[in-house]
Amino acid sequence: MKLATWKQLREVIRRADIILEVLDSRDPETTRSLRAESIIRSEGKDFILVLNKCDLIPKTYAEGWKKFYERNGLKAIYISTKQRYGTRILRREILRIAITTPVIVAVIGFPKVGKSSIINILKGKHSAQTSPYPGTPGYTKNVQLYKIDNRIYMIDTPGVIPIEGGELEAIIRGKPVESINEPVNIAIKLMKRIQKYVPSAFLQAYGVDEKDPLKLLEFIAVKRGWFYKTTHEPNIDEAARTVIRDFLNGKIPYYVPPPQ
Ligand SMILES: Nc1nc2c(ncn2[C@@H]2O[C@H](COP(=O)(O)OP(=O)(O)OP(=O)(O)O)[C@@H](O)[C@H]2O)c(=O)[nH]1
Ligand SMILES: [Mg+2]
Repeated sequence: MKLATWKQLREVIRRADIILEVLDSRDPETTRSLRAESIIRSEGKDFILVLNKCDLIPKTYAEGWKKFYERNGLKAIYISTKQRYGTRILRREILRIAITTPVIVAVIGFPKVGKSSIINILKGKHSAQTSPYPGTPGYTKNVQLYKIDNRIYMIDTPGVIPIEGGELEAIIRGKPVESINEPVNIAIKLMKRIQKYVPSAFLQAYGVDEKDPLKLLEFIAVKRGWFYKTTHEPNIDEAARTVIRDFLNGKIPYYVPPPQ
């Protein structure tokens, strides 16, 4: 699976007038890259934090995150390409800070935060390819320029893995789910993180009131009829990959509250 390199990212930032740093609204700080922001600043460019997938979090949380970033002197807006929410505001904001038009806008961020989806929604047409999971057909492999309209051009980029995102996020978003080596370990770490913020998440996603992550994986495997061929034990590796996919596709409720 191809990711953006820092060198590539710097070149894109140089080429652009404005940068959209796309974050996952469910966990904006974990999907944020201070390193990318420092490159943007060193190149003297303006940037907007775009909290995408706001349909997956409570509205008060979205507002809270926006205010949190604004208190820290950053521009932030929340949108949902799925529900076509906030895209007019985004376009207006781009044109408001553009010094000249046509303006070139680079779209950067973690894999699977919805960079290509933003380009499609602003263009009003499915032009950039998208995909649900890291490395599945349709994920962005190359830097590419799109004409949105006469005033806005956008550069789509492959995902970049910020070192700040933490190991767990790097594994979940950095490779195809099938290639994750120890899915059970990874899924258990992920499940604990989800339970910390949304205690009822797995009840909502799978209809079972079980808190122990390993037992939950067994439950999912049994329910779907997944057993190891040799031992006939529940195939928790397969269940673990399902949990990782369901986290990525938003089936499992997860949202981190904004700082007070
Ligand atoms: N719920 C929800 N899902 C979204 C939203 N925007 C995008 N998605 C989904 O998120 C997945 C990833 O979207 P992409 O646009 O391919 O993301 P990307 O950042 O371009 O991904 P890479 O090119 O792999 O880095 C897709 O399955 C989209 O349908 C949104 O606002 N809400
Ligand atoms: Mg993409």
